[in-house]
This record gives sequence, C-alpha cells and structure tokens, in this order.
Amino acid sequence: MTGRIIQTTGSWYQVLVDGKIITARLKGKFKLDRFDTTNPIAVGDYVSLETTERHEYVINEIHERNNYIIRQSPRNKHQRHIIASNIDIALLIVTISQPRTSLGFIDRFIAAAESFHIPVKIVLNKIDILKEKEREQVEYLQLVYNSLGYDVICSSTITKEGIDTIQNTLTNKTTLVAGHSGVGKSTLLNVINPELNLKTNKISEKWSKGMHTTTFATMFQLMENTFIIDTPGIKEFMMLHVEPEEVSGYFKEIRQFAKDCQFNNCLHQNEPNCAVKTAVEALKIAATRYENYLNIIENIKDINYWERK
Ligand SMILES: Nc1nc2c(ncn2[C@@H]2O[C@H](COP(=O)(O)OP(=O)(O)OP(=O)(O)O)[C@@H](O)[C@H]2O)c(=O)[nH]1
Ligand SMILES: [Mg+2]
Ligand SMILES: [Zn+2]
Repeated sequence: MTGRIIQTTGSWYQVLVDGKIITARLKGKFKLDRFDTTNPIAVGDYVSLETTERHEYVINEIHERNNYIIRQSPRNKHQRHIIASNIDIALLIVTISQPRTSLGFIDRFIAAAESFHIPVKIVLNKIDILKEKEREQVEYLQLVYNSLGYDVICSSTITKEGIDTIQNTLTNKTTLVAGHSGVGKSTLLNVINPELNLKTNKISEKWSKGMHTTTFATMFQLMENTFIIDTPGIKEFMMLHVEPEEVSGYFKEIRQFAKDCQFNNCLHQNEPNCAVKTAVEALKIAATRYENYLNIIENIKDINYWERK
C-alpha cells in the first residue's frame, strides 16, 4: 500500500493511507546511507508500506520527490535536514499593516522558493483595514509581482474578498502556507474550512527561546485532496545556503537580463557593462527588487566570510 507522511516524531511516522492516519516506522534494513541528510523521510513524502506479522505498519520505500525544502542542520553544517516535500505551491500571506511585511522579506521568500523549484503566489490580506495612502502600496505590489508571474490575490477574512480565489488556488494541491505571525494565516484557513478550528491571534510559543534547534513541519488536510503544510521553520527556509553567483538565478527578471552582461560571472553590483544595472536604470527591473537582490548577496558574503574565518 502507499501513503503520505503527515508528521514525523522521532522514529515514528504518521502516515495518511486511504483517508486514515496510521502510525508506522521504518523498515529495519532501510538504507539510510543513500541520503546525506539527518532525516530519511520528511512531511509530504509518498511512501510504500507493508504490514508485519504483528500487524504493525512498516515503511519500506520512499517515492521520488518532486521537490523539497531543505536546511542545514543547526548542529553540523555539513548535514542537511529536509523540512517538507512534494509542494505544489507556496502561498505567501502578507499584510501592509498590522503587521507590516517588508518587500525585502517577500523577495527573500520568493528567491528561496525559486531555489527549491516551488511556484509562489502572494496573498495580500487585511485589505479591509487599508487607508487611502496605503492603496498605492497595493498597486505597487500588483504591478511588480503580477508582471513577474507571481499572482497577487487581495483578500479579507472580514469582507470575504478574494476567499474564493484562494480556495480555488489551494484545491487539489499541497500548499505551503507562510508569512509573518499575525498576518491571518489561521483565520484564512478557518474561513475556507470552519471545521479546522485553528487557533488564531495567539502568540505562538514556537518562537520562544529554545525551539530553534528543531524545525518540524506538519501537514493537514484542508479539503479532500487538498493539503496544507505548516512549517514554523520559515526563517530557516529563507536562509539561502547558496553562493552569491547563484542568487541572480532566483530573480526571474535579473536572470533574464544577466545574459547580456559583459562578464559571465557578473554579480551586477559595480561591474562595467552590466545589463542588469542598465535595465534597472531604464525601469525595466523594479528598483526594490534589485536592492533586495543586492542585500541578499551582501548577506551571503557576510555569512561566508565568518564561516571561513
Ligand atoms: N482586519 C482584519 N483582520 C484580520 C484579517 N484576517 C485575520 N485578521 C486578524 O488578525 C489577527 C491574527 O490572525 P491569525 O490568523 O491568528 O494570524 P496567523 O498568521 O495565523 O499568526 P500565527 O499563527 O502567529 O503565525 C487575528 O486577530 C485575526 O482576527 C482580515 O482580513 N482583516
Ligand atoms: Mg496561526
Ligand atoms: Zn551584470
């Protein structure tokens, strides 16, 4: 039989099989050395199972992953930890106020998702509380991100604007739902499926001290064939363990113009005849996207500098 991992706790796995949750463990002879990761199996994995004579469920095979999000182990940077797999879409929930989501955060998240080959849509929630001058920021977000192919869905759990669109986006998919605390992730999911009864407006203890060593993701069913992956480790998700030269590959529009730079290792900072800089000056690339790209490069250089010391 086959199933899907919805939660992992130590050596036990919760697996969804034909709509029922069962508990399983790994087959004794499961080859761990095939993986350079700390965990052989992650939330979202499809697996094959068998039953033992004692009627226990045992996982004997993992099916190939479409994609996965991974981070370095906090204890050993040469080891990697898979957070979740087989994600169809990442839904980034943002708000312009209460709380404010920065464009830097949005671009970092998108770059990380691009690096994991996960398509992104942006939900701009709490649209009901916006003041007149904040509307301009809505237009800016729509202008910049829609044109890059990252849909911006305006929503409100109060007026119910955009809820149908979000529901259609989620249906029959596995969606990673992300965003700062307080943007309304749980409220939105409760509106779509009131039976969920997720806790809202509660300062989550996940962020309190002592929890940064473990990153666990959970998956739950929102509707039939529709899954939500919730990962408290979203901060780690955004840590791009990549080299500076790789970052432009994760900014669609920069990647496109970079082909015309004079140097093929151009970082688009201050190099001569840089087609990306020219495109920024000609307003073909949004200045905010370019700035956030440069910030990521600088961050990575800082991290690499301290790690090599
Ligand atoms: N005005 C307004 N308030 C909203 C909207 N959606 C959610 N809220 C409120 O925002 C607060 C936070 O909502 P939550 O759903 O708990 O936020 P969350 O993103 O799940 O937060 P964490 O679980 O901490 O990550 C609650 O008081 C909600 O009632 C909206 O569309 N408009
Ligand atoms: Mg919540
Ligand atoms: Zn360049």
